[in-house]
Amino acid sequence: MAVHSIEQAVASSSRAYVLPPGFRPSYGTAGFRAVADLLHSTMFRCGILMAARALKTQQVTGICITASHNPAPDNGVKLVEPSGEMLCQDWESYANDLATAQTDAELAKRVMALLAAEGIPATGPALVMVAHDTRPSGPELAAAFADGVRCLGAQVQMCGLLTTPQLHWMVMSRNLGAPWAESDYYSALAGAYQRLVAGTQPLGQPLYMDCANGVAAPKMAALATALAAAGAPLALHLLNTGEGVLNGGCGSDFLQKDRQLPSNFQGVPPGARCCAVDGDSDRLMYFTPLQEAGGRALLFDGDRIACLSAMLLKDLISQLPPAAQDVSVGIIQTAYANGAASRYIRDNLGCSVEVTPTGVKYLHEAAHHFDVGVYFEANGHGTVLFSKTLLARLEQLKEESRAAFELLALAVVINQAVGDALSGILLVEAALRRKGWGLDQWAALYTDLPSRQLKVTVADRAAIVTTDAETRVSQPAGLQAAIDAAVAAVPNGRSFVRPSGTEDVVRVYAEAETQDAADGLAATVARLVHARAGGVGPAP
Ligand code: 16G
Ligand code: MG
Repeated sequence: MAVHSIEQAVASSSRAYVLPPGFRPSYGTAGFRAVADLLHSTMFRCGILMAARALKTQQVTGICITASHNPAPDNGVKLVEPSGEMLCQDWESYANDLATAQTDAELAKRVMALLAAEGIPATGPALVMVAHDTRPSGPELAAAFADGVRCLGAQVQMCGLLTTPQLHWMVMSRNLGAPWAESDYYSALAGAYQRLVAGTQPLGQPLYMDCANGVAAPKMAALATALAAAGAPLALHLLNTGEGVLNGGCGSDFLQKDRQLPSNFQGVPPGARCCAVDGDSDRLMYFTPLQEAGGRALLFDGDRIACLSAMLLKDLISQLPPAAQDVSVGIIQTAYANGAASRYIRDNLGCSVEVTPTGVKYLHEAAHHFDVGVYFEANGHGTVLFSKTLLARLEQLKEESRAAFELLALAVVINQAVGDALSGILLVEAALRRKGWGLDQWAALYTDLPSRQLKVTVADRAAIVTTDAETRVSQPAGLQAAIDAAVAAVPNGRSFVRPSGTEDVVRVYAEAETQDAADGLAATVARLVHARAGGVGPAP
């Protein structure tokens, strides 16, 4: 398309997608998110952006339209690089530039500036894949996105309903020249799972899965069919499959925040193996109903999934031929990792630990520093990344070494593009099955230190600036010294604060030897934030 016709196409198509007055979208930790009614212009503009990214890289890009664990009336975007990873951070500023242009003409100018700055040819084949979660606003927003893609003369493939990680996997596979259809996803994961659990006994009890009333329900059902066809059936009870409200009283976020059983789990027997995912199925939490009254749950969070994964990896690596055992395994965590988990990894697993700021993109990047990078946020986002060099070495060994063959299967079971709850379930199930473990043995690895999270509303959360992977505050001056003093007064205490990337609040985390001490420390630190960082409303 000629340059002037692109400018015209953008300016004229943009008339149908007016930026709502006063709406100032900002690319947060994982993309744009807001009430769905506000997002049509943002979607259209993201369509232009991802078409430009496809033209620039000469590869397929993608978008998943989802607001993840947010309430059902919200929506948002997760933008997918050709590698299947999240949009590269260099391009986030373009995303903001386009999303915030005030007029059609200004948008067209900013698009032309982007194309010029990146040396993007005005013509060329380009394809963008689009999927959405179960939110009612998804199809309409997908159409707005598609209109944006077409402004640059690129093609759109509407993939309909998918989990976020499925779309990431499909983009990655397609660019690698591998089978990439949704059905290929199921057969690849199921076949690899079968190879991992061959010769081991089924766990004996069914897995109860909370699908958060979202996209995971139909997709897990399809995966279960593929598992049965591959000869490795998984006994499953799917709950919260869409009869209730998306993420309403259920899902991994609800479970982690409240440690209460999700809706419809009241009849599930104490001790049963249960798991929960979020609205777009990129977060996973295992749990079990506790015996005591009150509907409480014992959680097996991202830290514990990381430990189990690292154990499985270490076991397999130790079975490789001696000359091939030199494999670096790193575990990537955030400051939210429970202190007991970090200590367990250091003292018992002998893996390196790296701490990054919150947000999948930071952990994912750090995971590339190792032959195998295991990254999980405590909230259940994560995966295990294998380096290309290691995969090539394993390929050469797979005929002579069963462990190499199984490590390769593990690399297929675990989504290599992005954290994936469905593939995470297969990882956990395979790890437990291979050890012959129930939840009791998994729980016995370590005991979590009691912790508490609080939110504080301040006039401007950007007033809080952090360093050292969000473990320390550099601004406002004096706040860190006050937090240090509060922490020093609590045995085994730890606390940090950070501005949220998804909500207009400052988050406070504290842990200590007892729940009372953790609660007290969190409350003290919340008051310090309120007093020194412009707290709004009554002090906590
Ligand atoms: C987003 C991030 C997640 C992070 C969370 C923190 C992705 C795909 N998701 O959900 O990794 O833990 O934000 O939220 O990156 P917060 O900044 O509000 O605490
Ligand atoms: Mg999610």
